[in-house]
Amino acid sequence: MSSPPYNALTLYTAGTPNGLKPVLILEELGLKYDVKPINIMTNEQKQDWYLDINPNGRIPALKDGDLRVFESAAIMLYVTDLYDKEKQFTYDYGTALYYEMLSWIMFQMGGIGPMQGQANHFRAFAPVYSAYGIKRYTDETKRLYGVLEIRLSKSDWLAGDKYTIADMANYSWTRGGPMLDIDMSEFPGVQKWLKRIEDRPAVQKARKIPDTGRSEEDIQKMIAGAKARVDALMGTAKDETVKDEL
Ligand SMILES: N[C@@H](CCC(=O)N[C@@H](CS)C(=O)NCC(=O)O)C(=O)O
Repeated sequence: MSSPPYNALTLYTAGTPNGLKPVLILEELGLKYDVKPINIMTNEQKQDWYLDINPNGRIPALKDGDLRVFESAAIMLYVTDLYDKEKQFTYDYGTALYYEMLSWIMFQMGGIGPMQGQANHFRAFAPVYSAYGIKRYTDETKRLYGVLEIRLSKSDWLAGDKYTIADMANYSWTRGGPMLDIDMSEFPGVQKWLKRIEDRPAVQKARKIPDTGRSEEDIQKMIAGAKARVDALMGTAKDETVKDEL
């Protein structure tokens, strides 16, 4: 069997922070790829055919011919390793900057992603109102934004002096800070970096993939509705507030 790349890319994704990450690099490189939207509302990602591609039953996943890659950062690394020959959005493997980039990617995968994901869950999707859960995960998300701020108050980009997949990975999540009512003006370096990234044509295109037919306004309304549903549980039997621990 020949070695990759196979130039036969299919991305399985949805309109979520992790779902956006691979789209950002695929679009920057102008690669040809098919998109298979996965409906996570109906648990399509738990179906047997999909578990063959991603045994973790989550989006995103990538196929290149018969080869599969799962976990969003693994997909970004696969795409840059195999398709970014000029190293436009990565660094040469084995160099100091490569490991600096990898560190910021892991920071997102092990920190911002899981913590902000839990904060979003407690704030907008939980079947109970848990002030403890909201506070714990929102505070940790803010602490992590503070770590980004230390770097971005002194530098335009996370790793070295160019836009890399480390910026893309962290951007996908931090752009959603306002959903947690995080005051982004507390992080001015992060705010400027978000704007720098948002202005890129490839980013604007990527944000419309997969095409859900929903405008930004519709998405904001949906989030506001979800938060109102959780708020309405406050003070009811589904309120798990543990006031002493706050
Ligand atoms: N560590 C995984 C996380 C993937 C993940 O949590 N994806 C979410 C959407 S952002 C998902 O598939 N949720 C549906 C589910 O949990 O079944 C990655 O980075 O790819």
